[in-house]
Amino acid sequence: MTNIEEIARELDDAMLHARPVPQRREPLDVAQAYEIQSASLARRHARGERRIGMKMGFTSRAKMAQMNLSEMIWGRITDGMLIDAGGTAPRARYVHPRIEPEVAFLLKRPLAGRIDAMTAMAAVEAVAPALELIDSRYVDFKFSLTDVIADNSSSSGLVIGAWADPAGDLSNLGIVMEIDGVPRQIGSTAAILGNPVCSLVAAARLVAERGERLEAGHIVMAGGATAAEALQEGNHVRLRIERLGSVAFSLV
Ligand code: OOG
Ligand code: MG
Repeated sequence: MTNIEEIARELDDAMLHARPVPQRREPLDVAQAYEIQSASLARRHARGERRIGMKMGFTSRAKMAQMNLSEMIWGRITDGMLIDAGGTAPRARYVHPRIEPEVAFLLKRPLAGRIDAMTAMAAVEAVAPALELIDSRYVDFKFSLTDVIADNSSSSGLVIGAWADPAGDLSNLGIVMEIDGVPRQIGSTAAILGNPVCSLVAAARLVAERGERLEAGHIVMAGGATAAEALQEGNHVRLRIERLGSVAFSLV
């Protein structure tokens, strides 16, 4: 029998000590992987962290190609993962940090189940340019679909820029992500399922499959629009998204 609690503890410890663990040898199924994710989050909540939303993964071709996986996944985000915009995050906290450009939605109404894009946007209070710092708790950043789900979909840090009015077309806004002033990833919000709002639609459906809903006040990260970039200590990262503005932070 798969010991959900034991695997959750192993992954949580790997996160806490920034010490990676090997991939699982015994295969998990997707439902078990989400149960492990939930159990590892319960450990964070027991330490005082508060749930603030969810993140989508593998919502762009670039991300799927980079990690060689092709199914959408999601993870749970907490206040303990927030990094101040314009601030710093310590390199020592992570195993092998990577950064990717995303769009964040702030909800003013709950969402769950099968909804259309209009309904999804009607529940959005604001949008922001956002960076996701991902860090796999597995050796060499290598994992299967169920491994990465169990590991909270590599979720580690979030840097959210100023919230902007969600009115207007979000489907094709230019993206430039710079590291130390050099453009490293260039793209468009169109890379996220054709329009980041489609990621919010998918998020509502996927959480409902696990008996949850997206809550008012929650943040939903739409998923990386480009491949992720590995980070080194001292790197300064800046993301600009057309019309939405910019967000930056440094790894120290
Ligand atoms: C898994 C998480 C994927 C995204 O935005 O696609 C993700 C990983 O790449 O480690 O966060
Ligand atoms: Mg991401």
